[in-house]
Amino acid sequence: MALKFMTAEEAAVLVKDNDNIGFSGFTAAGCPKVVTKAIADHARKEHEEGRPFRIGMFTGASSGDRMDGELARANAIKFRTPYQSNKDLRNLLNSNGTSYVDMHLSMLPQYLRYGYLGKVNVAIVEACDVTEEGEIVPTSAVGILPTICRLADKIIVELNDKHPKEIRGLHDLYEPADPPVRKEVPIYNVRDRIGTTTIKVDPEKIVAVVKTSEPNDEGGFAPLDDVTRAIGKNVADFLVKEMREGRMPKSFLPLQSGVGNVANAVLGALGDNPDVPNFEVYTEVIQDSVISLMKKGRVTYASGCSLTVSRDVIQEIYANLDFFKDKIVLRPQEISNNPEIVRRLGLITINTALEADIFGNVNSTHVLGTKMMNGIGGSGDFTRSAYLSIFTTPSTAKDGDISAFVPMVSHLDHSEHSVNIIISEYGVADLRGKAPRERAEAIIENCVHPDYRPVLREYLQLGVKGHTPQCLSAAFAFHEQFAKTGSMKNVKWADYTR
Ligand code: 0RQ
Repeated sequence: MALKFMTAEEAAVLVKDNDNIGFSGFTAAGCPKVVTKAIADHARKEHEEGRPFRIGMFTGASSGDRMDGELARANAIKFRTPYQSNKDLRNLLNSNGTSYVDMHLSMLPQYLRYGYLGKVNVAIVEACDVTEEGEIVPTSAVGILPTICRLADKIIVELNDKHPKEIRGLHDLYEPADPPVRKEVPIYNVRDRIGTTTIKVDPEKIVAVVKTSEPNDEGGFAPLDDVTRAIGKNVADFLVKEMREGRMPKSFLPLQSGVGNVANAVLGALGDNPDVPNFEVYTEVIQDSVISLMKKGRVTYASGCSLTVSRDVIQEIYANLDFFKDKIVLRPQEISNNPEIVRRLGLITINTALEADIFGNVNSTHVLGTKMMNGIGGSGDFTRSAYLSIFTTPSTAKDGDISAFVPMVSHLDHSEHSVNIIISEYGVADLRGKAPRERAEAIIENCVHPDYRPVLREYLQLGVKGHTPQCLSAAFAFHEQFAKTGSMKNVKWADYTR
């Protein structure tokens, strides 16, 4: 059946008000770019003419500005899940301009199959190749592509020639069967391949193919500073000690690390440490640092859901496919982030906290308890099943006016039960096998900024004499002080009654 080539504008009008759309990609990698912009323009036009136009959005994770940014600015989003990191969308959802459901990334495909989130009317997917027989080859990320292509009534393909057809073979696409007939996901090693390299759909469902040549958005990392460098070094030194003391195999274990500057610094420090053996990565986002360590032979294999790399690096990978193709696999997020595999492979997981409390509970999502930052992303998928679950954070934010360590987290994403280790630029708090009071002492003495140590020590004395020495009337004193004065400093416990 002949492919229906058309412009982005022609494809955009195939999307109707109130449709639920599934998008390919994960971070800015692999997301559609031109049809999304055209849908936003179409929405603006409809709004000008007094007609409603808003869509529901299912994505892999965050996306590019040409997707989340454009659609948020056009006020065209009625519902969004599972993760975002776009400034305009963040503002929209924090002002209740759209409904946002923050969820574990690995669970979205099965929630769609179970019917928990409504119908997928249209799938819009970026591909480097599509055939008349209905074969689709994804680009630099997978996300939820296999599931939405199967579930959607209509598929719009953005055929992007910035990604060469020769990357066919990079992907390993697999969807588990649903309960009660689900079996194990048969990945026993980071490198195992269990699925297909392309997705096959009914060609009748492909209602449009839009050619484009748009590169992924540029990510870009802030240069390392003293704080991120110190956190990276603390993580690397800690893992070497774990190996030396026999709590980790001498061959090391596969690593998952979150996205962002700290994650990049940690990987850099591990690569530079001669006591860390060459290692494999089983993660969701493959960043620049993984590729640079791969070139040095330090990372021997990377399994992920996306190549979230800078434009130069993606071109380098594509120009040297002979070198990279047998060292990288891109999987759907249901598999890259699958807790069953995380537990089986014994991953070391490294994710970032916005704030943590002195008892080891972590808030990764809500600034001061109310404003959504990004979302939980894959951090829960990995943390809850990890061999060793590490959280990193700078000890303070906003020039020292916010302490990352507080008496009680203002929002809970990862409870004390799934947090093994907390690391700041000051040091490492090892929470394994420690009771609440002992955890608090480890965090205060090793991770908290010196300015906040005395007041948190005093807080421990203030607490009720229970198992966990919280003082409920004072548990949010740091947050209240910030709201009143713009700084968490100078909390006086005498102002709080028991
Ligand atoms: O704000 O940019 O205005 O200065 O939060 O903080 O220190 O730059 O750290 O960029 O690594 O982000 C948790 C948000 C950290 C991220 C989070 C302010 C701070 C700054 C960012 P400014 P940093 P990062 C992989 C796995 C959850 C999902 C996850 C995240 C801004 O890592 O979204 O792990 N993680 N997914 O000033 C108020 C505090 C603060 C604070 C920092 N306590 N209170 N503001 N900030 N601490 C991703 C995927 O799944 C795809």
